[in-house]
Amino acid sequence: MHAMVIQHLPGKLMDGEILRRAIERIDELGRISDMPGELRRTFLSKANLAAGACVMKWMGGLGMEVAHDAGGTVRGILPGNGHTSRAIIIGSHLDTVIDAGKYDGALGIICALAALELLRKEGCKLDYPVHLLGFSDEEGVRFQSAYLGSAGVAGLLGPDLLAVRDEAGKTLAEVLLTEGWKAGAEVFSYDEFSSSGYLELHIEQGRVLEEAGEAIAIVSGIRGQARLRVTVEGLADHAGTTPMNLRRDALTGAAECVLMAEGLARESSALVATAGTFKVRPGASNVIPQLAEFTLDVRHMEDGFLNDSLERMRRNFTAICERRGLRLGWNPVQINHAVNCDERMIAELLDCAESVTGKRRLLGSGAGHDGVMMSKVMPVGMIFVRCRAGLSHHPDEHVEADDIGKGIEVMAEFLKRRNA
Ligand code: HGY
Ligand code: MN
Ligand code: MN
Repeated sequence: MHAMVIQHLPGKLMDGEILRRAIERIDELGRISDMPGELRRTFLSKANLAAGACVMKWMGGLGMEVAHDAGGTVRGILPGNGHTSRAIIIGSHLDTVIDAGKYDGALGIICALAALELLRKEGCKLDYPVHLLGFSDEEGVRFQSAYLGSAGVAGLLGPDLLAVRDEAGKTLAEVLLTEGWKAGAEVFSYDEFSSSGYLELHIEQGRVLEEAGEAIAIVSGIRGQARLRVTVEGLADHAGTTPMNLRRDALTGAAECVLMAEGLARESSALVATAGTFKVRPGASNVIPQLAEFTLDVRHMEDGFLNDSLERMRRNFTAICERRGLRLGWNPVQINHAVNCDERMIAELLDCAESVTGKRRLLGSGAGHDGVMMSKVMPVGMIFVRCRAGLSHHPDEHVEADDIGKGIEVMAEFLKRRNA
C-alpha cells in the first residue's frame, strides 16, 4: 500500500482534512476484498456488499438519506433547498477487476463525497438534490457484461442482460433472486425527467495527462466496446500417437484466431482487441485440447469501424476453423456503442477545470464507464484525473494527493455553478 504523503495541498483544501479523509477512505475501500493479498470485488460478492455498506455509512455521516438496491448499488440523497426537484447524479462503481488497483471506481465515489463535504464546509447549499450512486457492477467480471449496476438504475436490465450467465452457468436473473441484497432493498429508477445530469470523476487509465504534465481532463466521449465469448471445438486425442497433420487441436486454432484479432488491431491506431481469459478442456498435458474458450474485448471510437472489425474477425475465425477442421462458436455477450458526453456539461466542466488548474484539456475515453448506460436517460459528463504511467487494472495503480484534491475541487465547482 502506498503511504499517501500529502505535500502541497490545492487552495480550497489547504487544511487538508477533506483530502486526508478522502485518501484514508481510498485506502480503507482498497482493503475490502474477496481475495486475501489482492483487490477483488465482483457482482454481489461479500466484499462488494461490504464496500457498499461502508460507502452507505460515509454517506449517512454526511446526513444523506441512504439506501441500496437488490443488485448491490448504493445511494445517498442530499436534498436541495427545493428550488428544483431535478437531481444531479454523481458517483462511480464499487466493483473492481481481478487483482485491481484501488482507485478505479472507488476514487469517483470518494471524490463525490468529498466534493459535497467541501461545499458544506463552504456553507454552499444547493438548489437541487444530489444523488450519489455507488454502482454494484461496472467491470462485468462475473458475467462478462459491463455496467449492470447503472443498467439497473437506468431501467435497462432487459431480458438479454438478465439471461447472461456466470462461470457456474447461473443467469443474472437467478443470481438476483438467490443472492440479491434484498433485505431493505429499494428500486432505483431514473428516467429523462428525474435528473439533469450524471457526473463521474474517474482516473484517466491512460498516459495523456501524465505526458502533458496536467492533472485534469474533461471527457469528450466513451469508446464503443464489444464483449464476446468465442469457443473453438476440435477433437481430443492422444498427444503421443496422433500425427500433427491429423490433429484437430482446439487450442492452436483458438491461438491463431487470437493472433489474427491482435494483428487486425495493430493495423489501426484506434482499434484495440484483447483476449482477457482463455480456458482449455480437458486440460491434461498429454491430451490434444478438445475445446478452447476465450473472451474477446474489441473497442473503437466509431461504431461503424467497430462493427466492420468484428465482422472481419468473425470471417477470419471461420476460415481458420474450417481449414483446421474445427467448429467456431462466435457469441457476442454485450455490444455498447460509443457515447458522446453532453456538450453543455463539457463546456461547464472545462470552465471549472480551468478555474482550478488553469487548463482546458478535452480527452476521449478508451475505457468504458457507467456513463454509457446513464447516457440513455440523462446528459453525462466526466472528469479524468491523472494516474501514474496511465497504469490501471493493476495493483500499482496510483494517483497523487494533489491531483485528487484538484478533482474534488472541479466537481465541487461544477455542482456550485449549477445553482441558479
Ligand atoms: O473495461 C473497461 O473499460 C472499464 O474498466 N470497465
Ligand atoms: Mn472504472
Ligand atoms: Mn475498470
